Amino acid sequence: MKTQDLINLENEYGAHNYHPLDVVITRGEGVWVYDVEGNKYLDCLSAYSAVNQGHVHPRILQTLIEQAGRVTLTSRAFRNDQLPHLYRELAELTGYEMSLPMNSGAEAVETALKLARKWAYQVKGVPKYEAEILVCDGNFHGRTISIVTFSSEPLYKEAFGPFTPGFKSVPYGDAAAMQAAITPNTAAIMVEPIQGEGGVILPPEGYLAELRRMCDHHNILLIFDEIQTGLGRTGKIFAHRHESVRGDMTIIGKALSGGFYPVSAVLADKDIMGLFTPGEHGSTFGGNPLGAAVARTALKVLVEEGLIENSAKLGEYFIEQLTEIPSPHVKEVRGKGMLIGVELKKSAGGARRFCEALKQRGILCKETHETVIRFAPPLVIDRETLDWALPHIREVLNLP
Ligand code: IF1
Repeated sequence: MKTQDLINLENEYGAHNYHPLDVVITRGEGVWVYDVEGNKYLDCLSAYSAVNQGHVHPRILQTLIEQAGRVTLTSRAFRNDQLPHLYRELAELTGYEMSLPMNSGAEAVETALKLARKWAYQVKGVPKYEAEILVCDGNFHGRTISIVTFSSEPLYKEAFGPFTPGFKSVPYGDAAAMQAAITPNTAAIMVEPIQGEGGVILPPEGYLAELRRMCDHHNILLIFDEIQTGLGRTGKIFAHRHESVRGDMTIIGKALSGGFYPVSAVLADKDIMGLFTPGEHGSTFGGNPLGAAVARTALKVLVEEGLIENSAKLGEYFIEQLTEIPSPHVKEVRGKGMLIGVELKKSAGGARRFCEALKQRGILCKETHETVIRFAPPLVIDRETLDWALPHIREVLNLP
């Protein structure tokens, strides 16, 4: 079937909860994807940073095939021989003593919120059901009812109440506003070290360290949502490492499987993770041997192929080159590592038409917040490919 037939089929039988670019991908390899017409594109979204390792990475594929032929799902009623290895390898890589595996990012966020509430009651001594969790305006943490409760985007939230109590949102990057929102019942502060969906928003330097000091002073847990920013995307294993701070919990997902399979996890030390007791939390698929095996290889690929260093080095180059492009439309280029946002002026008429034009030239991007073009290619990209893309980007940023 050709592009238009597949689009018609999708429109007829699928829920219309997305407005994708009209490109129908049938194959991927590394930084490249191919549509059903045989056109080749540079993927500059990486499935929202889930394919940091590149499409269909051969080593991860091999693990998937081997493990799928052995055993895929045991449930956590029994044990499997992959999960213990993943636990230890995650601990060695991240410095957190323990982890709890889930599937989607939103599930891992829910897990961290539940754990923070339990910690508040059991350890901090917050009166029952009075725990509060502070988050930031412009956040994106997922789509469950509790998570959209504290979304500041009406589209994600408004139709879906009643909402979950116990959350408060304050302006992002504003340490004083966070400080003012703290009460004796504050259990946790949850933030993205860089807001992805918010438009690649970098907080002021020192903000995360300031939050850390605040949390230490008031006995509050600091939770970093690194689902999008983690695992090398910003040039470090975690974006919060740019400020040399540590979260009490870090949430990862997306690239934890290199895009093969949904795998997410909450990372924490024993004093916190140890609070969960049998039966309090779980998931049919969470921690399954197929996901665990895939995640183990996905992490090895990140480290052994130097993808985190490549992200730092080529990300800096990419940002530098994008910044130098003369354009009447660009307001600002910002980012860290390979998480880059090009914010357009109001007069540019929105980012979507630029994404369409880039698609025509073989580059796939997704606008965020109407005025930002996000560039986040797989971390296996090389300089030659960036040098191929840059003149196309330059041309598009100079369209009338
Ligand atoms: C969609 C955005 C990106 C995330 C952070 C948790 C989750 C996400 C920081 C939830 C997920 C996704 C989901 C996808 C679009 C996408 C997105 F534009 F909406 F914001 F990446 F930028 N925390 N982000 O970024 O993880 O449950 O989806 O596994 O919902 O359409 P999930």
